[in-house]
Amino acid sequence: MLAFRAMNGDLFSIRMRASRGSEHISGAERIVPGEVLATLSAALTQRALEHPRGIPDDIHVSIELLNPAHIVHARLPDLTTVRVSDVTAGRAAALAELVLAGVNEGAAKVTMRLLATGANPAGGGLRGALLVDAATGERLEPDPGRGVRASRMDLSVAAEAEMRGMLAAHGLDNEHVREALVLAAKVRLMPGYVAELCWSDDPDYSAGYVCSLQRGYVRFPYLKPFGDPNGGRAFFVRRVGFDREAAIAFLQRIPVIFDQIGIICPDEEYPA
Ligand code: WAQ
Ligand code: MG
Repeated sequence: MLAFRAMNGDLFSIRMRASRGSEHISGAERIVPGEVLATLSAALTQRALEHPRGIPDDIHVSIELLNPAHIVHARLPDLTTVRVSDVTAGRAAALAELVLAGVNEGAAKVTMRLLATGANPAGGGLRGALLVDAATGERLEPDPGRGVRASRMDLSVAAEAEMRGMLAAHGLDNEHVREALVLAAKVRLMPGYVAELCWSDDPDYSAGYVCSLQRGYVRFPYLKPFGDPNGGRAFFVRRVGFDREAAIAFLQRIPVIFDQIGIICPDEEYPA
């Protein structure tokens, strides 16, 4: 493997998305060297077939060679867990965190309600994220049935090992946390970024987070009840000077590799 990499340092973006009818089931985004593409395609296909949201009828795996000159290197945000006792406290804490990050309270509330009830005009959730004006709550996605997707991001091999060790020491080394931290880290570099709100659409995963420039990745163990299939993401942006096409192009196209990890801050309590 090392010999192959020494001869050929090419990196590829590999993306998976799975759906049933118009319903999103699962997705994944990785950047990897050529020699793992075959194994990873199989693993991502298997993952789509075993997803707790059900069996897909459509699975796409796409692979694309990246231009090394275009790859951006960056650091992961720090991570904090805010302990909350239930979903009501979790949502109140997430709302306060969004307001602290500069999102208008009304805009944050409207968006939380959309994630809780299904933001897709056709019913259910989106495969991408809402793009939301942080001041007004107005939705800015070109296709509100799809949302905007962030892709082409991953950890370096060394940073992945370091991050997993650090997360494991806090009981947090699971696929949801690992992938969400990397996704939030890329979104945080988007031009116009104010904050992100997320909770899973997987019925068996209740945690979510608010990420911002100031505070980094702040997670809440309960943002939705167990068994609830609704969830999603919202990327809040500052509208003044905002270039939507440039922001979306950044999210989808610019490859970002995180080769430095952040720290895990002491847990906080809400209410304090
Ligand atoms: N770009 C934009 N939106 C996405 C992407 C992406 N690459 N991937 C997922 N989404 C949206 C989409 O609407 C999904 O339905 C929704 O997010 C949820 O995705 O304990 O597991 O993969 O710290 O189910 C967060 C908390 C877990 C982790 C999030 O999200 C923790 C999670 P999921
Ligand atoms: Mg999911």
